[in-house]
Formats: sequence, structure tokens, C-alpha cells
Amino acid sequence: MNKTAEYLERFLNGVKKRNPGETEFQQAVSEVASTIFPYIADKPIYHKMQIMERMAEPDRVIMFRVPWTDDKGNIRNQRGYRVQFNNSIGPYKGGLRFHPSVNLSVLKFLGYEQTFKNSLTGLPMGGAKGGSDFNPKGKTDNEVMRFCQSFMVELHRHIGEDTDVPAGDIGVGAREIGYLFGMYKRIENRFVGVLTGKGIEFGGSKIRTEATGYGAVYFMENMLQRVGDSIDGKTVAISGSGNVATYAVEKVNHLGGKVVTLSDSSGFVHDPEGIDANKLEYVLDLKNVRRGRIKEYADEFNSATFHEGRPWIVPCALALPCATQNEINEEEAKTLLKNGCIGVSEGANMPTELAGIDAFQQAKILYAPSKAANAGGVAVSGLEMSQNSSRVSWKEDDLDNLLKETMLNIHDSCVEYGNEAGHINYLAGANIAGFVKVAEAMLSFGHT
Ligand code: NDP
Ligand code: 2IT
Repeated sequence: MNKTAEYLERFLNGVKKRNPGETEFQQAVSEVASTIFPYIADKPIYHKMQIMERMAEPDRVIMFRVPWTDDKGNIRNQRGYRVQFNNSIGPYKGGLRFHPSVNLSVLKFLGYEQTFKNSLTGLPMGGAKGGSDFNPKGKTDNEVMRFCQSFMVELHRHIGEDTDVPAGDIGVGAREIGYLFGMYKRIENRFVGVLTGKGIEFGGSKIRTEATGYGAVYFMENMLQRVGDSIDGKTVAISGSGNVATYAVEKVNHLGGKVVTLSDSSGFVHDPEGIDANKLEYVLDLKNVRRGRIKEYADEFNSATFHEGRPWIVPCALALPCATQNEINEEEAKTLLKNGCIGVSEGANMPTELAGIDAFQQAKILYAPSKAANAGGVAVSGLEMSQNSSRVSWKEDDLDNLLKETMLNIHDSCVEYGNEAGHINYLAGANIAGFVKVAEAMLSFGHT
């Protein structure tokens, strides 16, 4: 075994030992470390200063009880979290996830990834993630409101516009951010940009709702254009039917592609005729207003069929996983390749299992890892913070142009750091480009 492989193995064994049972967190660290250790092989200062070891330890983890009362008057208990991972290059920044699968491992993987992603945006933001095992599905607006208020009663003392600025993620959208911001303002008696993804009326930024989905599609278009191709005319499979997935559909349509799938946790719909603007309107109403299941799409439109499982068996040229982590396994990755998939842009965080990533990498397709592909959301969150602190509101076109520019800059950073004799290893490029800034800042601070 060479020295680099030996160091990597020792490091990963240490991470496993210190974080027993946290499989998602171990997976995220392993994916990053496999590309960083070769990069720092000839840079002893990073080893001496234990940069990778320190980056794999959150600055702090806050865990708290969230009691709330349901509509029947029952007292319910949830667990709340904020993982403040790394604030070397700016205040902690990252979303809140409300989903029954939320646990420390999931939030640590997300906070770790967020640190690299935020660095890639070029904006001054550190990494964090939080949330709860609360399940918003089937809850009334009043129940969601009471939960959000109770969550903020504890969270408010740990966050602040220059300390830690949460936003949305799975299960946390405009409705939840409104309830959370309302409660923060009431407790603190301060109107500040302490959350992003706010409503436009109270300090939200235009384009933030669309930014993650649009950004993942811009990144795909950037990768294709580099090799003289484009989305125009291509068949696209998308998973999920939430915030990221729906705005990815909209942007693929703008760029002339045809989206043939969407999904939720019960299964996927396949619409060979494509999910056009009218059908997308239906999905937005179904998911954001009626809060129904994607199966209803197939009842509404004759061209579509509903299937259990995940959409990756449907032939497509491009795939955009936009639902959740580990939603493409090795077999599904190989099926995508066999069916002619030439590009993957990850709207979701860590949607591809490590063996699936290996399959994409070996096939040398255009594979954009999540920390690059979905960075558009947090990038526009960063712009929302700037607008809030200077009490201005920028125009939609200007913000969309800034989003496009940011995605292109991230793409070009990946090309700079991931160029392997002409083939671009976007995974290595994103990890290294994200790492360098945070690592340099940590070196400047000494062993803090
Ligand atoms: P939403 O809550 O709006 O939508 C999530 C979608 O994914 C829903 O269709 C949901 O189906 C599905 N889903 C969630 N969990 C699972 C699961 N365990 N199995 C199958 N399907 C599931 O979330 P977002 O669109 O905001 O987030 C989607 C992904 O994008 C996440 O990985 C998130 O971390 C990532 N992301 C989000 C950003 C943002 O700005 N919102 C920014 C960057 C990344 P169902 O309704 O049945 O649960
Ligand atoms: O994973 C992510 O980047 C997000 N959920 C968005 C975070 C943010 O602060 O906008």
C-alpha cells in the first residue's frame, strides 16, 4: 500500500471509530477524503495541522427537545438539532430538514457537505445543517405552526444574522420559514436576515425558490456545452417532486429538454410525452397547496403511468436526482448507463451511493456531484443575506444572472482542479476547490 492510501485508510478508520453507526456521515467523509488525500500527498502542512481530521469534527452540535401539541390536544415530543460544522470562512449557513429519517448522522453528513459547497459558491459562508424528526406529512397548518414555534423557542438563542443563518431543506419550505421567522422576530424583537428563503414581502430574495433546481440544470448545461453539446432535445429523468425537482423541470423545459419522470416516496410517474408547463402547474398545486401524492398525476394525465420504486429504469440521456440521499444504488447507476445516460447532475444531497459514483466515474460520463450541482440554492441564500444586511432588494433578472454566473464559476473551478488529462473529474474538482479555501483559512487561524 502506498503512503497516500495508508494515510487515507488510517484517517477513515479514525472517523468510523469516532462516529460509530453514523453511516451517512462516514459515507460523506469517505467520498471527500478519497479525493483530498491524493491532493495533499505532497503538502505536509495539511497533515501536520490535522486539517482533514479537524474538518471532520463539527464545531458544535446542539440537540434539544421540541414539545408541541397536536390538534387533538395530545402533547408530542420531537428532537431538534443544529449542527454548526465549520465557520472558518463565514457565519454558519445551511438548511433545516423536517423528516422522520432525520438523525445525527444525516445532519452531520449534510453539515460536512455544506461546508465544501458553501466554499465553492465563492461567498463568505460556513457550513451547518439542522432540523428535526418531525414529519410534516398529514399535519394541519396549525400543527406545523405550533411545531415551528416550539422549535424556534430553543433555536433562536443559537442563531443570528452574523452567527448562523438557517434556511429550508426537505420538509421546510416557504410555509415553515414564515412560521419560524415570525417566532424569531417575536422572541428577539429584531427584524434581521436570520433565515433565508423568506417570503418576498418580508425580506426574501427573488429567485431563491427556483435557485437550487435552476442551478442544477445550469450546471448540467455548462458541462454539456464544454463538450459541444446541450440539453436541447434530450430526454431527462428527474426524481422527487418538491422544491428542487419542480424548478429543475421548469428550467429543463426552458432549455428545450423533455422531462419524463417525477417521484415521491411512494413511487414515480412516467410521462413519455413530457412534463410541460401546464402539467408542471398541476404538480406545483398538488405538492404545495393540496399536499397530495405524485400518483395523482397519473390519474390526471392519460399519457402517464405510475410505478412503485425509483425512476432510474426509465431510459434517459440525462438524470437529475432531486429527492434525497442514497437514491441511486450501483445497480441503478449501471441501468442508467446501459440505457444511454450521458450526464448526471445531483440536485439532492449525496443521492448516489459510493458504488454508483464509481460506476459513473468509470464510464467517464458527465457526473456533477451534489456539492457543486446544487450549490445554486445556498448561493442565492448568500445573496439574500447581502440584500438583508444592506436593506435592498435586487431585481429578478439580475439575480438569475448572478446565479448563472455562480454556477459557471463553480463549473470552472471543478475544471481547474479536476482536469485529468482532458477528462474532467468533477467529483475531485469540487472537493478540492471547496477544500482549499476552508483549509487555508484554518491554517491562518492556527490550531483553533
Ligand atoms: P422537498 O421537501 O421540497 O421535496 C422532497 C422530495 O423528495 C419530495 O418529493 C419527497 O417525497 C421526496 N423524498 C424525500 N425523502 C424521500 C425518501 N426518503 N425517499 C423517497 N423520496 C423522498 O425538498 P427539497 O426539494 O428542498 O429537497 C430535495 C433534495 O435537495 C434534498 O436532498 C435536499 O437536501 C436537497 N437540496 C435542497 C435545497 C433547497 O434549496 N431546498 C438546496 C440544495 C439541496 P415525499 O413528499 O413523499 O416525502
Ligand atoms: O442543502 C442546501 O444547500 C440547502 N438546503 C440550502 C441551504 C441554504 O442555506 O440555503
